[in-house]
Amino acid sequence: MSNYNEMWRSLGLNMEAHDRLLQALPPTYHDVYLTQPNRPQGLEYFDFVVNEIHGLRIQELQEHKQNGGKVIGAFCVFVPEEIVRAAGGICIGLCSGIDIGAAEAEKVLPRNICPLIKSFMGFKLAKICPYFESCDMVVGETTCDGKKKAFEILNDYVPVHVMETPQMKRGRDRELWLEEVRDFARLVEETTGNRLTTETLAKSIREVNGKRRALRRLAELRKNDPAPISGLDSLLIEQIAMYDDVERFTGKVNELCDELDKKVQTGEGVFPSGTPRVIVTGTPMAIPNWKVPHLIETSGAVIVAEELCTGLRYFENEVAEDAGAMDAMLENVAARYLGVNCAVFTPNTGRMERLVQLVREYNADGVIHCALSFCDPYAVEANRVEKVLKEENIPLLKIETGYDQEDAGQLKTRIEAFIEML
Ligand code: BJ8
Repeated sequence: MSNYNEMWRSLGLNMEAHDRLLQALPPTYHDVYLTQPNRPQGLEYFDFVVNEIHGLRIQELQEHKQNGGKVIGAFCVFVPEEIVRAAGGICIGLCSGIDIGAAEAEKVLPRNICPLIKSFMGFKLAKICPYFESCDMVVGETTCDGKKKAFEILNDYVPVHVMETPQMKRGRDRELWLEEVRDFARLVEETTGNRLTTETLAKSIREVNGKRRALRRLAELRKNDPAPISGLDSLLIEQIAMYDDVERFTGKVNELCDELDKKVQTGEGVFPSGTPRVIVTGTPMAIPNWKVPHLIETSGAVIVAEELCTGLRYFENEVAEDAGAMDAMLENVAARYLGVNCAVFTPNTGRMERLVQLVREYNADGVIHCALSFCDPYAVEANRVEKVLKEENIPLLKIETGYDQEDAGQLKTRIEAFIEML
């Protein structure tokens, strides 16, 4: 990717630190992804996207900006992508799954904080993320305390608009959230210089729903035994969904699903039929955090679904397409997002109910709850998950881990023992 040096320099990246990041990715990707057996051919596109993660897509963002377009970065699946798109902007996910900027981040954050927060702060402070440096505006939210307070600090380095996400889902919370969505729509109009119209918003809602539908189609195919695609590859696609071009991505996921349809018909899978089936649930796994899924799928199980924000929570609910007026459309957008079962809500019973349903729908043998270290909402909610799954006699393994590899051996032993008893 050396021919992009000029572009990276013009974005103000710290070239030395950025080189270190680029050197870390390919060997990991090779070992985790390219060594998997029976990978479908349609994954070539997604391999290409990872290969070009700081190249071609960044070039596209720069071209978009040169043509007067804006890029808006987000840290949470609560930020309504369809509004950004309707105003001619591009919305990209900025969460990161690698601890390369940790030393910089620790200058402004405590050491013992969620690695996801440390990672995005480190990326900004160390100037190693071309996505961050391409953003005209970044959007935070008041989900967990760590993120909420980190955005105050991040605002010293880049202007951050914070959306107030409620902590409950009552009528008054829905009203608050709708107001936040309306404010966001106004801000996006100001930033992009484009007014939202009912036509542009309706089109954008349809397109983003199209992306969600393609991802749902992929998820449905994973209900088959043998599973036609690995959990690792599915996670990769779900991670890429956060920053790739919406239409191209949707087309490529559908093409892959056509191929998988055929594999299902002929009974071909990536693991033998009867392989123990696992659902992972917990905190998001931002690219390139593949640690636990890799350990699971090299320990004799296949992951059949991710009850994660880099998974089903991102695409299982659609925005209703029935509204004709702008206000009603924004209401539909707001309502869709409050359907996300994030652990910052209290109570969050919808997540437990959904998990039990998923175990039945996907014929799963067990659940692995994976929380990032120092993430209170998910680590504490693991207790509620455990209680409900116990009542339903569903085996559960609880893991807390960060982005480093130090505990990989110990985790593998626990995961193997869990899979053994399924
Ligand atoms: S909707 S899960 S993307 S907030 S892991 S930073 S909660 S301490 S990421 Fe999330 Fe939106 Fe919820 Fe989804 Fe805090 Fe926990 Fe870290 Fe987290």
